[in-house]
Amino acid sequence: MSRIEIIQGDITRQAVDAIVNAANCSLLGGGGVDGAIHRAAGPELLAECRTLHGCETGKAKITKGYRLPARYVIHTPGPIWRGGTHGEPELLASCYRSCLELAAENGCKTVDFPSISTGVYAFPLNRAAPIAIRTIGAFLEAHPEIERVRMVCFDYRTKAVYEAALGEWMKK
Ligand code: AR6
Repeated sequence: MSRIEIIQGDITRQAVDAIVNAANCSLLGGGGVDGAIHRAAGPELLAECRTLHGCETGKAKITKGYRLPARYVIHTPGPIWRGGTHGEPELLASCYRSCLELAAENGCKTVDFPSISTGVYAFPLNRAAPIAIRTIGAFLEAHPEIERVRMVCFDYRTKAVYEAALGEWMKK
């Protein structure tokens, strides 16, 4: 599936239709990629987020991108890893799916994701990556209007794990 790409980089620098924010349920900012996105987008992003009244884990909400090169930000709270028996895999898949549904509804053709839940939320990377790739791949098969989805990985190790997951998925 050539419409999925893995790159290493800073998601706040990407000039795409939508970038995804690995947020928390308050949608009022935090550390990690969430903090970086809010810093780069400027205070108008937080002002819009305040009007959204939070978001459930596994769901997503969309805002404008403000000072970012991306047109939209799609905010999704990923699951906090609690051993894997509390619905974490299903919730993580739901994050990717919900974001892509919102992207499609808003006419986005290019979407960039960070590695949701694998930072502070401690979802094991080697379990998260196949879920992400499988969910994105299935969505793209049903939605030809989305031209390209990238995983924007902050570090080399994360990129390598997503590349391996994409390789496995393409064999099927
Ligand atoms: N571009 C791309 N990826 C990044 C960037 C960046 N600029 N900065 C960090 N990452 P995390 P989570 C990677 O912890 O696990 C926040 O406080 C990072 O290396 O940001 O979903 C929220 O408010 C890692 O691979 O998100 C929540 O409270 C990935 O992004 C909580 O953290 C996700 O790490 C969410 O935790």
